[in-house]
Amino acid sequence: MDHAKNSNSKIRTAAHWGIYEIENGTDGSLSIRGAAEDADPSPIGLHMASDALKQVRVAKPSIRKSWLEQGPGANPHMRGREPFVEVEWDVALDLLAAEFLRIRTSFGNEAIFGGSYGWASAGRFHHAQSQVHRFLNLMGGYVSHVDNYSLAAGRVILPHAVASTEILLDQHTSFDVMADNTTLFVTFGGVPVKNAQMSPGGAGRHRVIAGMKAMEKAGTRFINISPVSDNMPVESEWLAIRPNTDVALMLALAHVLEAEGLADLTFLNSHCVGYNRFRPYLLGETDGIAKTPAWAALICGIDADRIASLAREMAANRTMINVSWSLQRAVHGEQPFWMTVTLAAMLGQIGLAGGGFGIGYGALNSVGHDNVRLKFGAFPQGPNPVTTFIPVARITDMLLNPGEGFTYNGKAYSYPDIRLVYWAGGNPFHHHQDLNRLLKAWQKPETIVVNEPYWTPTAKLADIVLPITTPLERNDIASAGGEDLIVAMKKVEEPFGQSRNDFDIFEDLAGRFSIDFSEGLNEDGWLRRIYAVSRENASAKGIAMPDFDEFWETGLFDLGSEAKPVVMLEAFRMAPDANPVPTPSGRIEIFSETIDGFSLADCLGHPTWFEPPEWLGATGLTGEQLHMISDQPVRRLHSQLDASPHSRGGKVEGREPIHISPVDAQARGIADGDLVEVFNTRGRLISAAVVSEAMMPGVLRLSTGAWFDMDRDRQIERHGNPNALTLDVPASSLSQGCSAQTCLVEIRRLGDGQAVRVEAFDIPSFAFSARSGDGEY
Ligand SMILES: Nc1nc2c(c(=O)[nH]1)N[C@H]1C(S)=C(S)[C@@H](COP(=O)(O)OP(=O)(O)OC[C@H]3O[C@@H](n4cnc5c(=O)[nH]c(N)nc54)[C@H](O)[C@@H]3O)O[C@H]1N2
Ligand SMILES: Nc1nc2c(c(=O)[nH]1)N[C@H]1C(S)=C(S)[C@@H](COP(=O)(O)OP(=O)(O)OC[C@H]3O[C@@H](n4cnc5c(=O)[nH]c(N)nc54)[C@H](O)[C@@H]3O)O[C@H]1N2
Ligand SMILES: [Mo]
Repeated sequence: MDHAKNSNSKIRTAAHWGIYEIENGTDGSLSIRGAAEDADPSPIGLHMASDALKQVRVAKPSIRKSWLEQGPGANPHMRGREPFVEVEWDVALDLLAAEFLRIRTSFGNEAIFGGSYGWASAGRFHHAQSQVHRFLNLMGGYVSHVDNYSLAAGRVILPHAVASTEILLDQHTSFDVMADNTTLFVTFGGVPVKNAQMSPGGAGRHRVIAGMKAMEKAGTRFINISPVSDNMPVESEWLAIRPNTDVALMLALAHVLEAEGLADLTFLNSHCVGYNRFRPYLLGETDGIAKTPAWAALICGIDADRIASLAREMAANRTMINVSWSLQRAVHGEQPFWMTVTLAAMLGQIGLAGGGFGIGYGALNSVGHDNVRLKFGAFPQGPNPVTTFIPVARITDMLLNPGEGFTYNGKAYSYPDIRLVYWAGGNPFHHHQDLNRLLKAWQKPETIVVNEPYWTPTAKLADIVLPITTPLERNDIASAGGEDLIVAMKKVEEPFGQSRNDFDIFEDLAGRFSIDFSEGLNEDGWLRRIYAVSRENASAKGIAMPDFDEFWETGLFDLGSEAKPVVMLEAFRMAPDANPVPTPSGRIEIFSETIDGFSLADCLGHPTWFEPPEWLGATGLTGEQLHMISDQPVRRLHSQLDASPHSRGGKVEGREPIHISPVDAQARGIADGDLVEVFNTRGRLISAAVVSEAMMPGVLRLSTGAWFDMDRDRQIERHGNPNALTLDVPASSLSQGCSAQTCLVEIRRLGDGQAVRVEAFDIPSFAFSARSGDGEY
């Protein structure tokens, strides 16, 4: 193992998008550059200290006028439409403490939603979710969430089929192994290296592009099955597929393997269960429909002959099958992941070097490297006395339908009645689907509190907004699972305005209830404690980390790589009895008795093709509808830093652009750069067209994260946030996951004179209030 130590002591910070070195200019400005250790730093971080970002900072605790003057629950329809009043910290925290008391006394802790989903910032201590969850736990608990927007359907199905996403992502076959062994790499959804800029907690050395290039150089052939062609960093064959139809294609590939005797029956018998229950469905014995290439071609749009030849190529090569996470962010999103495992099982190469399957090469920088895995210390959240939860993407359903039942992973639950929402470190008015529906639901709670550095759409829609520091304004330690570099994140700026750390705010709030939030430790004390835990875990793995002071001085520790190259499920392959996978049978489950036992109409006992509610093959389409994909943005992480020059540099006329094929553009009289209106029954938005050969006809791409900018009088979103249009229904009654990628829309040129000014980066208006003691208004 190579534990290169850093001899000089640079000032560094870390972000989800990488590690940066910072220098203070003589004029007080900061200059930021990628860390020397990173050969391929992300440009996203170069703008973290820009003035454009300061212009959208929250400066003081701010309270919505009606809430302040008339109390909780006053005029909830005015959220986002009336001025805030800036108040002193003590005023804000006293009011908030009184409101907690009222809610707890009158309704109990089950009336508090603290799920607070979101990526927040890198840093193990100032991690917003850990902070808010610890506070709410000490206060008696809160309604939480399970799963995430990234992988909900996958997270629920994969443990039934093979193993949890955590287990699998931790042992993805490394790029080195693939370069040496993989002759054919077939990917559903590309290897979108724009996404590999990130690792939650702080990407270290960016190496996915290099990993892919090494495979290319070693002779691996790539096939990209995707509605877009520009999501591969290497030469590849593009098979354009209609969105949400991959399962039909995978079934047809499986059909060819079965029909032509290419399925590895030995592996299916020794390492899998249930092929015999799946096979009759595949062959059409159970439903009268053989899942042949001709059948699939009509659904997915790929030529039947190419499907058949591809199946043969996959059987003849050492084949790695990759599937993007976006495929499961769709209605019936469980199926593409389960069917990927099934297809790989039929090829019989799971556990062999360079064969089998991957879930999400390219989704994060950490996937596919053999960096040492270390369990790093964390800020402890403590136990939550409230057990009520929701699947993360059911937030609108919960707010609209208290008491209503839902199922999750085979069990029945019901939605709580929420009075207070506390959000720290997430932006639901970027991340949730059908935001017009969420806007309605958002009127239900009596109090909405948001801790935020920036005036995001969610902050603007809150009652109480507490200004938070950014990582540049505090000290922390970055460490991300699967990444090699541990970084001392050093404070380089004074907090903006009156912003404070989440930690200090919660300590003050807890103090009002005589609760010990800090355990007597300050920032320095907690960093030392978290580091000490990590150092012990490292020591147990035979890795000697320096003591805290030395680490803080050098600023960086390199964990190095595992001695042995990683091959996913290798031990299971070698000895399935000794190393079973954690399914009920200990084998890969192509048929799951457990899921079958749930008797769900939308998730059967084996992988199944279901027609999505919105797709290009739906009956009754007029030809006007196109399938809108909302993928992850190239120039930012979700909605973070959207106001920065780098993110704005990707906009067209101040709008997040929508990508359209030349055929579809021409048919609608849309030229490159035109402002367009995109709409369906759920909403309307303004975007600008980028006409691109990379788009398959019938498909539009509008990346996520433009700050939601709803003109509520004209009912049009002005900035190009796709969630003004997406579908807010569960992936299925099994996972209740997010299904953002199932979405039909129409698009037309915006009429002359119909463009309205983008107000996304305007900060709200402020009024003075007699009650805050600031004078008259
Ligand atoms: N249509 C569509 N929608 C999607 C997706 C899609 O594919 N299509 N993808 C989904 C996915 S996978 C995800 S993960 C979600 C992401 O959704 P989010 O994670 O909610 O998005 P972010 O923009 O990262 O929001 C993080 C927020 O935390 C704030 N923050 C940063 N640091 C701190 C801090 O120290 N303290 C506090 N209090 N706040 C801080 C940031 O300013 C930012 O507003 O979006 C989902 N939404
Ligand atoms: N720069 C940047 N990187 C990020 C993020 C970010 O916001 N910005 N977010 C991070 C997060 S939270 C996550 S969860 C990961 C997400 O990673 P993913 O979910 O994998 O990312 P996406 O970009 O949504 O989609 C990946 C590819 O799938 C294709 N695709 C979409 N629908 C279909 C389909 O039906 N079939 C097929 N075959 N392909 C389809 C898209 O065209 C796209 O090229 O990315 C992470 N990385
Ligand atoms: Mo995600």
